[in-house]
Amino acid sequence: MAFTYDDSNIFARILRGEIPNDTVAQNDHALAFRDIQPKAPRHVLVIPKGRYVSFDDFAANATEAEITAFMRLCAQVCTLEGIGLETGEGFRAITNAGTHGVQEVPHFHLHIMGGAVMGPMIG
Ligand code: DGP
Repeated sequence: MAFTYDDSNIFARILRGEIPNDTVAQNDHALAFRDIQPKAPRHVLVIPKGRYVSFDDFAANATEAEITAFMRLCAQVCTLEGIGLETGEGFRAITNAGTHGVQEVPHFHLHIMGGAVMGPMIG
């Protein structure tokens, strides 16, 4: 099945500047901002600036520059939020995809959550 990107999704609107966001950091290819409904004391969403629906779309189709920029921004978020293992107590990074993953926003995003011990993954 082809990946079909919907330009009206809320994160596309954030990237176009139509909706405000609480930016944590960004680079040429990715943006990190606070989740509007945080599930942890630190809850940051990292998104590519390109039009990718999901993790598998991004992993298959993003350029090496986009993938590198995305991963480096994730590392920067961990450092800035004080949750990375260099100085902090750790974090959970998850991505939801499609119906079974219960993905609400159809623009690839990684949730980076920390600041407390996380609960069970499913249940
Ligand atoms: P997911 O189920 O993985 O697609 O999670 C989408 C997340 O996006 C959810 O935790 C809430 C967050 N979210 C939805 N709308 C907005 C918004 O307008 N701004 C911000 N910052 N986060 C949003």
